[in-house]
Amino acid sequence: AKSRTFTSSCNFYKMADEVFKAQQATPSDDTIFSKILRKEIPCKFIYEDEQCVAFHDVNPQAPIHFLVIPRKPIRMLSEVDETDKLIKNWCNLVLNCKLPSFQLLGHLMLVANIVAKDLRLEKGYRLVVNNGVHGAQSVYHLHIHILGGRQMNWPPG
Ligand code: TR5
Repeated sequence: AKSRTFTSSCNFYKMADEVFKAQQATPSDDTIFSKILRKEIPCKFIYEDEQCVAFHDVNPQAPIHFLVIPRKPIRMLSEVDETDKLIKNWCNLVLNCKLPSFQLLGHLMLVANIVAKDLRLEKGYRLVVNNGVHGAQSVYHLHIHILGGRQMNWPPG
């Protein structure tokens, strides 16, 4: 019981730390993930294509925890709308991102599934998208968390 209390208080501090980081984060157009995409910060991609890349989270919350991020610098899920359904915006042209954002979202989920299969998460996994302060988002470049390799709990905190 003692070690359980210790573990859960560690988890509490870890969780509080993540929430603290999220509360301090300000939406920005140049994030750590943009630097990773520009290869200014070394990062081993476990998957990449024209639209997105995937890499392991530096601070894993499960035995397997990776992120799928679009190359297109979308700050957060709630900023995706249907406007670029009609027009290819400058970013699509410059970055050679051929998919409009609403299709890109579907692509990111399919890639999450492909990588999860490669990493043998056949027993299941969880996708998480943190959005904004209450969603505990700390990096303002859209990303999907994929967590697996252990039993997930519900409800989330
Ligand atoms: O809180 P949200 O949903 O915004 O998630 C951001 C995630 O990015 C967290 O799980 C961090 O652990 C993760 N992160 C932060 C950095 C980083 C990273 N994952 C891989 N590589 C990273 N580098 C090199 N630098 C980071 N600051």
